[in-house]
Amino acid sequence: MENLLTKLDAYKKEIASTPVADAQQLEEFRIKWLGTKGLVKAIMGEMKTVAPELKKEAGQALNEFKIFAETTYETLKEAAGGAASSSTARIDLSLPGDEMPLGSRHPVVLMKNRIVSIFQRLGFAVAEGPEIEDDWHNFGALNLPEHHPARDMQDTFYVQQNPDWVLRTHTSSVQIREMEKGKLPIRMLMPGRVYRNETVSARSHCFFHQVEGLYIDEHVSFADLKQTLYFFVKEMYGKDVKVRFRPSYFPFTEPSAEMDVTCFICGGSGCNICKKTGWVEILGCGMVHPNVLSNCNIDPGKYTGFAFGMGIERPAMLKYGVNDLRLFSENDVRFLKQFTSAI
Ligand code: 2U9
Repeated sequence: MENLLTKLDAYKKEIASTPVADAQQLEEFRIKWLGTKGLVKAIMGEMKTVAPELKKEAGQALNEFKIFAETTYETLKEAAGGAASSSTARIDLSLPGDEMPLGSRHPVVLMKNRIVSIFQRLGFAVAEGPEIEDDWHNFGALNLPEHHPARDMQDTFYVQQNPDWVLRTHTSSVQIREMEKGKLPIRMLMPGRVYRNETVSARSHCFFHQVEGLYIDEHVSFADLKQTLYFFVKEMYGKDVKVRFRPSYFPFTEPSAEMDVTCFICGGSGCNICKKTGWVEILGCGMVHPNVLSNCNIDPGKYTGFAFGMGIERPAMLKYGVNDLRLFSENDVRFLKQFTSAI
């Protein structure tokens, strides 16, 4: 018995002075003292050699020793950062996390958002529609006669399975759908992707993006059209730009016009962008043709409206200094990650 108590004392001293600095030493400690072949188990086995009258005292001493070994191990484990074994790496929660690469908005989307937000401030709502359209919504309702060149296979993508379906050539088809609903007045903006059967190059593409606008109510006049577009130009290109309208022709508007602004690159003195004219064309517009209103069951004797349309890629190219249209659709992250604006 004396022997046992002396041994327990020596073990306690050894346990208290064992240095544990890392997960490996902690594991060595556990195996030596608490493992299945460890010293705690071995000394507990000595119980059977103790005389019966001393068993109670010996049992208490052994139990106390076992608890001492176990609590010392737990304390050391906590100090070592919770590592349970040498195979479990210690986790340092104070280290910075992995970097999450942030995406960026596409330059066409940035430009679209700029345009849309200006018209939204004038009360224009945004509508979207299908990119595969039937002949009526893309051509017929818009007063594009049967043999108009725009309907030609050369200019339009027809869907092979159904000759009545086309990839929309403008977002005007969305406006027709809105007008057909018969809820007036209409003050809407239609941004979206459109398709034309053109050879892909730095300056032309088989798809691009546009924003169209439509305002229909009683007594809407060309003066309303002009004031709305003046506001847009001032917000978009600054208060110092000048504007001019040139007469034009579109089957879906009458009268029709194209709008130019003084070149925002050279300020009007003449450069490559404005081809030395000092003016840049930015959009087409006009009063909605009475036939288009009738096609959508809107009485042209009571209602009038104006419409306009503009491409998005060209102003985006000018603003961001992009010299090749194909860059917009190649998904090269080296190109895309350069656009970090918040809108
Ligand atoms: C309805 C009636 C009329 C939309 C209009 C234009 C003029 C125009 C072009 C600009 C550059 C297309 O992207 S582009 O190639 N668009 O010049 N668009 S008027 O007129 C409409 C639309 C809908 C019901």
